[in-house]
Amino acid sequence: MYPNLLMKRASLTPNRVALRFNDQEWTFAQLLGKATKYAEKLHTKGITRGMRVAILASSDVRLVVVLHGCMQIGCELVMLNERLSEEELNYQLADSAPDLLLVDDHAKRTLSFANKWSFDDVEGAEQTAFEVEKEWPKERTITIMYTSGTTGRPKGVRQSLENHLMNATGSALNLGVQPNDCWLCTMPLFHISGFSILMRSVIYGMTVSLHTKFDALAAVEEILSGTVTRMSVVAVTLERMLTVLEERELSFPDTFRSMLVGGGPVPLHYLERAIERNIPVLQTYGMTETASQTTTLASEDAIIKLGSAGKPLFFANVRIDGVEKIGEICIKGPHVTQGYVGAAEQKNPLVDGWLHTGDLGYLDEEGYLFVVDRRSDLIISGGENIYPAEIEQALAKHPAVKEAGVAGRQDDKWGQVPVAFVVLKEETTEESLRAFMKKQLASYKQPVDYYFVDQLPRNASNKLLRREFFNHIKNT
Ligand code: S0N
Ligand code: AMP
Ligand code: MG
Ligand code: MG
Ligand code: MG
Repeated sequence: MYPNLLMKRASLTPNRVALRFNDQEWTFAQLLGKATKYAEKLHTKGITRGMRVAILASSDVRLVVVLHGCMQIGCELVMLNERLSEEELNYQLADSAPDLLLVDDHAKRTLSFANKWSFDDVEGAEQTAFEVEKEWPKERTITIMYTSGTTGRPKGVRQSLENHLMNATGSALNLGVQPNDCWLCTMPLFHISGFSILMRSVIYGMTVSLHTKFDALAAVEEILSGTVTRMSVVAVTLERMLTVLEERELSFPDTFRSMLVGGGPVPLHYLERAIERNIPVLQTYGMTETASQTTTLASEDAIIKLGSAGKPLFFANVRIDGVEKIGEICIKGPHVTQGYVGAAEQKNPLVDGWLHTGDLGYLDEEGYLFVVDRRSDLIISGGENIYPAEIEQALAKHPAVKEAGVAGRQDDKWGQVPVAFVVLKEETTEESLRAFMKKQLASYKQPVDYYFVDQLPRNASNKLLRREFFNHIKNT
């Protein structure tokens, strides 16, 4: 058993600031008060321990209260990605089968679900006190997050209390924790990159400065003002902040202590530009299945090991599978998921105790990890995962499409973007395909270009050779 995180934190440092949002602040005691009140309202409406609650909302103070409120009851949180299409959200709702869907009050939430309440619906309820657990079982599922699967349908990954706790602790043993620490959170809370910041906050007693969406200028100004010490970014958001600093010929103050960069490949020249602006960039390698970081560079290695994603954190193990220097990155440790929900529930994520990531990398002679290629055909655009099979299956539903293949193309703005190669069985237009796809998939998954081809390159066993697509176009 481990302590009820927020309750324990509020007893240790009640008056420390837990959350800053739009120039307002809440202490840990205040956050616990709000979360408990929300939990008591949910309780009145019949929500009890072990129920599964899906959440679709933008990052703001209300969402933080709702998340902690649900955790106070002992609910499992299904974190829905706001950018997804209704069709994609419906799949995740059907797959995770939550007892309740909670949405913030945005007009755009047209999603239909049997048991759907807005945050306001709950606010309006009476409060009923119930016995809050002082301790939580370590294997309790705290969150469920969907991430791309090779089959074309995303899988709901369970992140347990122990996963979150050990991950946050491993990170603290690398970065250190200081009483004045404040983590700037512009990453979505529905991704582990953002949610893990909330977990670190209650575990360390650290302030989170929360932004609803990433705005490079606002983030830079806040860091320049000296009020935040840490931040997490992906390559795209790092680059946007670098551009702001370079245009103004500014550097970060020494009050800012670390910038974690990950979620996808990080170009070396971004890291070099960051060092020029006094940004202590630490590349990290993490994923949904490991409740965020597995390896992270240490501050003292930031410059000498630039380009590496660092060493495995205190509780984490990394092994490279295969006989060559470069092989599949495999991970073991208490931060690794125990499994999935829904269709993938019976699948064991581990092979002989190790999570096989599909990512390729190597460990240098000193044990530092270098990530060289992502898992199989995964496309990462601005830190969002896109699995080609998902787009291919959506395209194949169009009446004029015989078959389709999708591959990633390097892109200056997003890192990579998806491009579609389509074999038709009857005539149609690119416009028709685009309109059809808009209904099915999130806008970041829309192919930027469509190529009509006579056939798709395949190997002898008929497997699509996605990495050959662009050569195939050149040669025809
Ligand atoms: C990069 C972001 C901020 C871009 O969003 P922005 O600029 O706010 O766009 P919008 O104004 O919302 O939309 C404008 C148009 O742009 C399209 N669009 C938005 N995002 C993308 C995208 N990623 N790719 C392509 N297009 C995009 C919109 O669709 C819209 O188009 P139209 O007008 O056509 O609708 C945003 O994408 C963002 O926040 N990205 C980061 C997401 C993220 O957090 N990824 C990490 C996931 N991985 C993990 O969680 C594991 C790793 C991890 O935990 C970690 C990662 C980094 C650092 C630390 C850690 C850690 O371990 O702690
Ligand atoms: P997600 O499932 O969305 O958390 O994405 C995790 C994936 O992002 C990993 O499996 C890698 O493919 C990729 N990734 C994360 N960190 C890095 C990194 N430092 N360098 C390259 N790829 C990364
Ligand atoms: Mg994933
Ligand atoms: Mg924008
Ligand atoms: Mg990702």
